[in-house]
Amino acid sequence: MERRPIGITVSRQIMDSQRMHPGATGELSGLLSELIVAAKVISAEVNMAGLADILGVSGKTNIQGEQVQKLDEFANNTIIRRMARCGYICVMTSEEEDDIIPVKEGYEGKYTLAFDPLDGSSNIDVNVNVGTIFSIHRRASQWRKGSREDLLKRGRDQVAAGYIIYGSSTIMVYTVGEGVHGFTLDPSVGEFFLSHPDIKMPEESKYISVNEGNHRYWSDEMRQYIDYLRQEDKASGRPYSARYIGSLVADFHRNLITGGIFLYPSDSKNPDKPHGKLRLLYEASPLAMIAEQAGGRAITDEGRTILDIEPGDLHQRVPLIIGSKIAVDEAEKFLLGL
Ligand code: P6P
Repeated sequence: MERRPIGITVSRQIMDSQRMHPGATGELSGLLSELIVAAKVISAEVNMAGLADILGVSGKTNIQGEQVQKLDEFANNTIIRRMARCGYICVMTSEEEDDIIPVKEGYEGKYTLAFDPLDGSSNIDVNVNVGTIFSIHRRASQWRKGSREDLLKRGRDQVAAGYIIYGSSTIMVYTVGEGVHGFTLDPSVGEFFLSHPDIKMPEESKYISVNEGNHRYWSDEMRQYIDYLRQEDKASGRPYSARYIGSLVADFHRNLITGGIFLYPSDSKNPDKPHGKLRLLYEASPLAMIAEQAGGRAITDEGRTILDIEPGDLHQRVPLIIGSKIAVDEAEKFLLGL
């Protein structure tokens, strides 16, 4: 039987990164390692979903007013139960929870965790890739119970960010501010092996990812930009091919690897959601850190840099334009009328 390639495991990568920081206490490494265990548990469940009776809705609704899928609930509970006792964080927030999530008393650590336990969950029943997104900050306060204020931090101040995408294979992509690395889970040994070292997002975009069904609800500038991308111009690679799965992690991951631009702009479709659908703390910020670390960009449709936005609320929505640098630069020029 041919030998499996014994590559670098994600645990080895985390420890190597820690060794580059002599003052490191190992707490961030410990935090990431605990998150990886949760990811493996979720991956096993997601991949069994088609067989186990876990499909279908749990009958509850989350803060977004959306029906909570059973897998959503499983992923949310798996992360909360594991991280509440890990000893490395002082407070958490989740897309599935209205308010902050405290950790077990006596287990408070120096980091905070914001996460979307299973983004794209509306696609679970049709077997489209879904994913977990996470964002880690250093707590602002001294040793005490974590608070909302500890969580309401700019993306620029993230210590680490990443996602796990569950699909044909389970891949973890993360950054601690020293480049972006991807690891693929070998389920036969239960290890993530380095498969995408030092990911760089191609500067040129091949794909545009946007929900064209919202075209009529966008600003004039956004409609003009999208129409511009539809025109033929070989020199700038237009028209871009359209790829939109409706699962943020899957759309982002493809664009990260192949080059592309993803847009979820403001729209007038729902007066309750004037700033688009996506969340700042546990969707836009972590993906923006990965995009910038990989040479890409992430802005709002007003040209604001995602990582510089001061959050005002745990579940704050922001318009998101993220992807290959040249494409985002061009979108920015269009939208700002430059
Ligand atoms: P729409 C999934 O529900 C999600 O939150 C993201 O994963 C995805 O990018 C977006 O919503 C899709 O939204 O309105 O295009 O269906």
